Amino acid sequence: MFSSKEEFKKTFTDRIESKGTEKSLELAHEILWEMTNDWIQESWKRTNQLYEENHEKQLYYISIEFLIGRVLGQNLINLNFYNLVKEGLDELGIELSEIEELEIEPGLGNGGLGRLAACFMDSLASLELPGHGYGLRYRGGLFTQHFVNGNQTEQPTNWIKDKNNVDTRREDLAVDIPYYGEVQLVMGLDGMRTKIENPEWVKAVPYDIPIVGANGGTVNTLRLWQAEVSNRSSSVGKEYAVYERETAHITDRLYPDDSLETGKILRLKQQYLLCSASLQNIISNHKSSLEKLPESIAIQINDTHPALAVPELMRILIDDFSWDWERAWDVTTRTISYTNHTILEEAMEKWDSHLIQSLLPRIFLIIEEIDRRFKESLQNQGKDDETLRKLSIIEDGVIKMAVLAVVGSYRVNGVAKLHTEILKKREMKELNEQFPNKFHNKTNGITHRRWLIKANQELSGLVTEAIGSQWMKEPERLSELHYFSQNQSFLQNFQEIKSLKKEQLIHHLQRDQNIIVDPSSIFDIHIKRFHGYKRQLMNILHIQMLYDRIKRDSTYRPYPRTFFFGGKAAPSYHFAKQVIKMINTVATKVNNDPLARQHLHIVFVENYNVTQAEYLIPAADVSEQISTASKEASGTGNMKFMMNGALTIGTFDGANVEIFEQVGQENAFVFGMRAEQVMDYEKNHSYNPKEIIESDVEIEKLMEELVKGDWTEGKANADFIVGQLLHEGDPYFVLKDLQSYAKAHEKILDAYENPIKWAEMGVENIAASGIFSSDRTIQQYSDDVWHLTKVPSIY
Ligand code: B1N
Repeated sequence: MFSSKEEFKKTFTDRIESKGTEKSLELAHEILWEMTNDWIQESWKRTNQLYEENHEKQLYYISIEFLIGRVLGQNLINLNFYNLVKEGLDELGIELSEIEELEIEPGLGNGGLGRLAACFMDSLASLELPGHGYGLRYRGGLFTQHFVNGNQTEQPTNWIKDKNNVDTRREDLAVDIPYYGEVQLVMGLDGMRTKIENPEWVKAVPYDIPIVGANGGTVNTLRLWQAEVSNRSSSVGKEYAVYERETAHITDRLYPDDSLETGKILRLKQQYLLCSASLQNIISNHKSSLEKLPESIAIQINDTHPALAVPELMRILIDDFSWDWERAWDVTTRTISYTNHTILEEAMEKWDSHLIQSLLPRIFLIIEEIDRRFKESLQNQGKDDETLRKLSIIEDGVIKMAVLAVVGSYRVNGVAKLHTEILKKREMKELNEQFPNKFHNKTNGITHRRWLIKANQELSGLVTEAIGSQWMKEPERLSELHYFSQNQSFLQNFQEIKSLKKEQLIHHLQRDQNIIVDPSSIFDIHIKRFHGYKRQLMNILHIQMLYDRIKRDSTYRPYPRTFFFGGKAAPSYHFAKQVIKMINTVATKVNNDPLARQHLHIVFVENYNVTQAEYLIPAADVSEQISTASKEASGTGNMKFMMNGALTIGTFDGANVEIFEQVGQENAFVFGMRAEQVMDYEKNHSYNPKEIIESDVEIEKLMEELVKGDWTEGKANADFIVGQLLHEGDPYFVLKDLQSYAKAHEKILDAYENPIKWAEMGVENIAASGIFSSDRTIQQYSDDVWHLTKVPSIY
């Protein structure tokens, strides 16, 4: 690699010259991209060779989403080349950040679940563990969001370019996937075998993305499948043009639903393509020692979206390798493990039996047989009908994917302590009793290499100045910062960096959206997917309350705050879209009011994505983590903010609970109902929002204004929001928590009056954030579930 800046500059300029085309930023981007990839290719080859020679256990992480974000800058960081390249380019009059801006991020995920998968890939490679990803290569990632009249509009995004893509096509590894057809029993040499007659074949072609670990030594593989026509399908039962179109459709786009289920056949096609292609690929590399599969590989399924991996592995072992059921079941259930990411009813995957039976007839038979045998064993244990019903995989013509995933795997985990407890004690109580040692917790994490080292190089530099650079390898050493929370010059530097990150965000927003923001205001940031339970509605109602107070009370003149919102709504999620519309309407009113605007400013960042998050999070003073307790399985944005020294205003939900435990409640703003309370209200149907309205004049007045249409444009929007809060019974307890939320905000204002104290609290947050590095999470998965061995890179 490059030993000096001069060497880099020379190679870079030589390559530019050799292109013989006009110099431009695009050309600089192309050259830097190629150079970086040349470096990576070598490590990638070496890593693969090591894995082949050492025969170490391999992990395969199967996920329907991988939200990797921009790649170039992160790879340069992990290769330890970022600064050298930046300085070299500087001297050539080129801004590295401008080159980075040319990259379109692949939006192959919706939110937390997809981003988690990406953080895990980074940590696996950085810990020198042999772990790879399998996903889908959607031609269109998540839609681009624009606002028209305050409403969300969705445009398709195209991240794939003509050349210099992040991924490499591996035609040689393509496999065929059968859909439809009829299951036939045929006589083979070794007895009866099952065969699918006349299926519709689809070719799955993999595209590989290198995952560069810290220091560039280990480079693992993220393999994404693309659906194409197969030449085995010469006689499909439909017109060829129709077959062609339907096939291309399969990986045409990511489903834009986060924590919502669609139940559509196309989604099922995607899921099976992912599982079948990945398993065929895995098995082809391990066929010589299939008996030892559980010792030589581990398969982790990211939520139930890849749960068809269970019957698919059974199918391969039974149909392709002639194993008997018991042997196949033993190996399958010692190879696969499952992570649950939600308890929301609307996100639980339940497939109509007929849909699976017609699209995947062989898989359906296997699921039926798994269910039959499982029920039989339960009956033998004398289980009552109610337990039997809850534990059945197929019930009333629907296949419950979560039950299939639990039964078919050797370990099942939730993603934060509270979430795992709720799974064990409530949501999956019967399953937990049936399999007492299967359930365990693995609290999520985030990679500090993207969310601190890359997104906040200035803060990262300051931390290193204070405690040395070892924290980058061992992020829990961030705790050493604790001793600097009383160091005045450190605190001052921290404040200056916060201001700088605010300026950088302002500059970015000005260029992107022509928004002007006051850098001296408190940056209060609420960024995540729009969902009822995430309560963006509570945030905006609180801002309306503040507006009313300013108007009503001439002595109430609070310190200026900018409330940032960012996030997309699933196109079919009416509630979420109505809230977006309302926020934009309130923003127009508040931002244009000569008095209110001196104290309140609302900014809705369009098209929130990973790149925007990298600008927003380092600039935050306040992190909004205000979900209805029990609903947010973990959250990971909460950890990113903390690591950048923002203070959390949050409920006792998901990983917030552990954040408060680490940093101490005195360094956060905790409010609202507890999970137990929420779940009891839900169970007894005993919450009545009208009681809140009647007993609280401020909320009553706010509701009156809403009814009158003071805060919404058009009656429909007002009717809908009021309908949710009043007639639909306020399902996310927005009104119930509103005043305690408002009080927590008052505490924020009080605390902000003492800037040094505020900075001290911020530093305590950074110091306590190390445990939320995904390096810790991955190490725990490896110790408790996967049992991987480090394969040190020899470089
Ligand atoms: O997974 C994240 C958690 O931090 C979040 O709390 C959780 O909400 C999120 C269906 C999902 N759960 N379920 C989904 C995504 C897409 C989809 O089509 C469900 N996402 C989560 C990481 O653990």
